[in-house]
Formats: sequence, structure tokens, C-alpha cells
Amino acid sequence: MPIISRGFHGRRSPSQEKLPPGQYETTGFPVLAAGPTPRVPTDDWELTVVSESGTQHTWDWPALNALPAESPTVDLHCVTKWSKFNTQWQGVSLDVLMADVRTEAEHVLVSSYGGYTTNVPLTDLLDGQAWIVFAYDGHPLAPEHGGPARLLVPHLYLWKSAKWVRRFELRETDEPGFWESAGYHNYGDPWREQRYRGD
Ligand SMILES: Nc1nc2c(c(=O)[nH]1)N[C@H]1C(S)=C(S)[C@@H](COP(=O)(O)O)O[C@H]1N2
Ligand SMILES: [Mo]
Repeated sequence: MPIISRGFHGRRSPSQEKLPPGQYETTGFPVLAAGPTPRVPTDDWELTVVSESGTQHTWDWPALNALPAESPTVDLHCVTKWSKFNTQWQGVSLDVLMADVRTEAEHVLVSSYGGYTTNVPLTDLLDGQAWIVFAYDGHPLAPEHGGPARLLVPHLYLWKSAKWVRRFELRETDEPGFWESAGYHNYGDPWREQRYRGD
């Protein structure tokens, strides 16, 4: 078999460099959800972090908005193979929310209004890798995309970015979420193309 050299195909363009294996770029913003869109008024909205000892930290909407916000610009990668580059968000880093939470746990089960769940290692939510976002492209986050607030953890496939996020449960044992229980990969790194269990 002849070996086709890299030069034969030419250099990868800058946007291809941003594309994980098996993905294509889209400029639209598809809406994907496993169920109906929950409508959560900000008056009723709460976010809770519960540690393995049962200690709870809860933020209501004014409390979330009082925290220092960041404006991350990130690429999104959906397991259905679309990627969207340079999306602009506003939100609070998980580092800020977790600052006062004492835990030895390594696993997090994230759950949403409407019942969706997904699991993420705690280390993947820290060190500037994840946010609770409430604005997209300069506007309040639309309900279809998870408003009033969603998790954004862009270095993993987008199913880990729980829309309508409500609760983070810190756990000593890992507990698969909705898609992870349905045969998707437990971790979901787009650069290692971890789409399904066993990838
Ligand atoms: N609560 C909730 N969050 C969710 C989902 C869902 O069904 N429910 N779908 C996930 C999947 S599979 C993807 S690809 C993204 C889609 O986000 P978008 O609709 O803003 O593009 O949300 C993720 N977060
Ligand atoms: Mo997805």
C-alpha cells in the first residue's frame, strides 16, 4: 500500500485545525433536547451544589448575578457531528461557585429542570473549563438553548453542557447520566472521538 504523504493533501486550513475528527463546521445553532423545553422564571430559578456529606450551597437568580462574570469565547462540538466555532457567552466560572464548597468527591452528577442528567469528573469543571452561562451572543440565553442558565463545558461533547441546569451532586462514586446510560461515552472527549461506550 502506498503511503500518502501529508503534503499530498496540502496543509489543513486554520478552521480545520479547530475541527475534531469526524466533525463538520456549521454556522447555524441547532437546538437539541431530549424532551420539551422547561420554562423556568428567574424568580423561581435556583442552582444547588450538594456535597457528598449533604451540605448544600444554593444560589438564586440575584445571587448568581451578583457573582463576577466572565465572557468566554469557545468552540462547541456536538456528538451528532456539528461543531460551531467562536461562540460568545457570559456566565460565572464554576471555580467561583465551587470556591466555598468543601469536598473530596471526584464525580459530579449534573441535573436539570425537566429531569435531564449528565455526569462529569469534578476536575473537568474547574480551572477555567466550565461556566454557568446566562447570555449568548450578547443577549439573555433563549429557553431553547437552556435559558435562563445552562452549564457550558466546551472541551467535552455538548451533551455534557446541561441546559436548564439546576443541581450539581458531588459524589464519591460515578453515576452515568441520561445519554451515558443510553450507550454514549462516559467521558466524551471530542478530540479522542469518544462518542459511544467503548470508543
Ligand atoms: N437539559 C438538557 N440539556 C441538554 C440536552 C437535553 O436534552 N436536556 N441535550 C444536550 C445535547 S445532546 C446537546 S447537543 C446540547 C444542545 O445544545 P443546544 O440546543 O443549545 O444546541 O444540549 C445538551 N444539554
Ligand atoms: Mo448532542
